[in-house]
Amino acid sequence: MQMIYEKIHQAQGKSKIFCLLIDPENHTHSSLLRLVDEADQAHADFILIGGSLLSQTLDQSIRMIKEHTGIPVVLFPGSLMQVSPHADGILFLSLISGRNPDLLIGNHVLAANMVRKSGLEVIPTAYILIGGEGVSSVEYISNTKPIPAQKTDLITATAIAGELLGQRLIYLESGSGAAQPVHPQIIREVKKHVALPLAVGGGLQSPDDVHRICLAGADVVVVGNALEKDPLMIRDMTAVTRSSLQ
Ligand code: 1GP
Repeated sequence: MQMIYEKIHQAQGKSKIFCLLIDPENHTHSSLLRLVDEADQAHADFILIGGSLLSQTLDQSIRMIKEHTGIPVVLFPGSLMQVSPHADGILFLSLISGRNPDLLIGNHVLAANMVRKSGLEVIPTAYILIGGEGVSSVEYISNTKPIPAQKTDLITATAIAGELLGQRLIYLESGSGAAQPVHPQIIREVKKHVALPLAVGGGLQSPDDVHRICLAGADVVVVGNALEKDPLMIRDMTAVTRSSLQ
């Protein structure tokens, strides 16, 4: 059953999908519960779970999340070690902005049997890292260069290539905690050329930031850091996604 992708696909052009990103490494039991409760009350669409570093508590965190909310949990793996059968789905990421073969096919082969047996819903995702100030964790850990933000033509061509390769979701990433989110002009340009649903994340700090990227054409919004600092803000952010149409 393709419940997760179906929801994203059907929302396209009608409403926006809001995802809370949780890195289990950044939480105590009680801070995780608080965030999940807020997400539940704000009716977030999905909880993404993942991070740059491995967490001993991944399985346990997912189980706890699922005990407290019916929101589907989707793995957003920072590495192939972050696969858990307790989640509902997985963004099967190909880092197509980079040229690291492990992140284009190597890790996928290593994880293939495990992912297939897990029963997770797999969402093939073209993951595109866009440069900004400084070096993001994704850039450092993945050992790949981001596409410079001013090279809109290269970003767009990369997204088109992802679509032609059969990916199901395009994810424009400016890096967790980025000083600037993906520029709306980049989102508009990619949307003009690609029919796939478009996820945008990295550096979204406020409901206004979310509003801007929704107006530009983002279909799926991913927020992590800002909600770790201020869980209550999820209410205003989800309200913005509900009121923003393309
Ligand atoms: C990072 O896109 C996500 O992979 C979310 O970034 O933590 O900056 O919201 P933030």
